[in-house]
Amino acid sequence: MNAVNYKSTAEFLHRAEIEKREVIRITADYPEMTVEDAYKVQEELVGIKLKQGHRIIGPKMGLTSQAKMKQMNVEEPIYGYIFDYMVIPEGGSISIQELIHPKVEAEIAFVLGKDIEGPGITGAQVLAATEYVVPALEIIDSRYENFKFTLPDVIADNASSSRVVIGNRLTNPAQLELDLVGVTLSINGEIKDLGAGAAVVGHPANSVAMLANMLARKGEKLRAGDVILTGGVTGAVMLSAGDTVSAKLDGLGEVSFKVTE
Ligand code: 0L1
Ligand code: MG
Repeated sequence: MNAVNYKSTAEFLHRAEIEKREVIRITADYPEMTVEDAYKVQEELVGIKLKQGHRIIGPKMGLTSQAKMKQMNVEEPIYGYIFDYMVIPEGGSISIQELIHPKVEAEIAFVLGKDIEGPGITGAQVLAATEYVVPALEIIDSRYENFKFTLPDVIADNASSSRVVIGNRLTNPAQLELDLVGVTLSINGEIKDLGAGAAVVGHPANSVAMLANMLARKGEKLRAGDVILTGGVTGAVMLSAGDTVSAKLDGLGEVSFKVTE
């Protein structure tokens, strides 16, 4: 990478989020930027948020569907981090003015009861270490113009993380087959997209296993209590002021929020 300053690049992306302003993608200036460089920028960005007093509630996986991986020409999903300031209570609201151009996707979140440390973690090990699963709506808000980016851009931008709504109903993952869970995403009562848990790298537990194995490359592990977004079961749908958004997940329950001006 052409002598990129990871820290100033992270500050640039952080300012874009704070100022609710879309910016030109960073690879326009640094076309040689690698995935490794991008994770270093992400690390700096995470460091800025931690220094400001925000707390990580857990890592998330992104680009977990075949469609998104094909679109980005990658064989492996990406990860980012969800912070406490991003959490909206179930049934609560987000203000469109606080964000740039938000989209929503329905997800299955895992809450771990035990630490998981890669490499070599499998989906079965993840299920054994999971305390419960819960429905979630992730609001993604790329800081880049028109939601257009390359893989390093989106990794550096904390995988477009912005807000998350976590449902109230907790389910033991042994009680159902998560790959077969049917999911609908509705806005103002109209179904906008649907899918099944298998859309997330075959099974949402596989997504957590991949995450544990990816984090192991930098000597990190998943921890008991982490809330982990496993990736979109549905596609991401653009939000507008006035929207009421809800997701129904068979056997897992519902989750919803409103969008205000
Ligand atoms: O959570 C996600 O899957 C988002 C990953 C980044 C791609 C995007 O912003 O669409
Ligand atoms: Mg997501």
